[in-house]
Amino acid sequence: MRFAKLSLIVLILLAVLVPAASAQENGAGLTIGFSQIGSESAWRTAFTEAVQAEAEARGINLLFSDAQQSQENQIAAMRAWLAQGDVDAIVLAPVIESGWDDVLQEAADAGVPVIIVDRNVDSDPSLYVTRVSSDFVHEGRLAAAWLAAATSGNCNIVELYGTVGSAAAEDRHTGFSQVIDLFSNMTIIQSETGNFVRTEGKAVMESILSSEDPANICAVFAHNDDMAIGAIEAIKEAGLVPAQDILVVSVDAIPDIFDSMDAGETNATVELSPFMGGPAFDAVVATLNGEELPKWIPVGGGLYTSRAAYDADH
Ligand code: GZL
Repeated sequence: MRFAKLSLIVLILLAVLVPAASAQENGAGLTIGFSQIGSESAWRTAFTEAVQAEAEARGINLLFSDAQQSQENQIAAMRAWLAQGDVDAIVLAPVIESGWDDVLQEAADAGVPVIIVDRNVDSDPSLYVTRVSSDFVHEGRLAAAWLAAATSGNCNIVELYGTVGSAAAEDRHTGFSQVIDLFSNMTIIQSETGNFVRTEGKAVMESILSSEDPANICAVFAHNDDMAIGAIEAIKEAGLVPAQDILVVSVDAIPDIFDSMDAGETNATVELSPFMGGPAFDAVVATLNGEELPKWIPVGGGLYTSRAAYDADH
């Protein structure tokens, strides 16, 4: 009888003292709210699908919200999860940098950790655990460095801007400008937002081709591949040869841009990995386990001028 009681006490102590490591290791059993910007580009869709697949593989209950590029919708989704009290953590892909202080403070007050993914927020870093993202400034620098080499530092550039106020657009512009400013004959002659959307990229390029002498345009720098593909359509419809009459460089490395590359219609793309779900969920588990994390967890990517080079790296 005494042995039975002792065994029961040991079992209870083990259950209390030894955490269910497997459940905590990969996040299995957690409920995580994922506030996604929308589905404005092929990369965004790939990012969503990668996060959802990662959650399913880990046994994480993912509450998904597509904000259709509205910050108001993102904040509303986060507040609903906090009000219901049914999320262990929130993963936020912020559409623009500003306007997050209040909802991030509300999450902190509720003891719900927030992981920022992809774009950035300008809130105090104490209001979120960490940010998983690429380095947008570096992406802009890579694109400009390639263009400077391809044109020997002589190029009038059309810039297709992403969503104004988003870290991705602002920082890519910053990095791109830092490099072209090193060359007195490299100039951005027109810059207009296409909001990361393919159809808007085409419309902006059509407008610029009708207002600017095409012979005066050396290259297009598009903040994402979708706008570049739209611009390529406009360039062809204007009777010009993309990647030759007008060079094209962009960011994301989506499958469609390599189809354009295979067709000789674009020159270069900078990779942006959509696989940020894993590092984000690892950060959730780590913070729930009381671990300290750096405020930035980088995901990398290089510049590619051929599918073969990209495939060799993946
Ligand atoms: C950048 C990301 C951008 C992509 C676009 O990390 O936020 O948003 O480059 C997407 O394709 O719309």
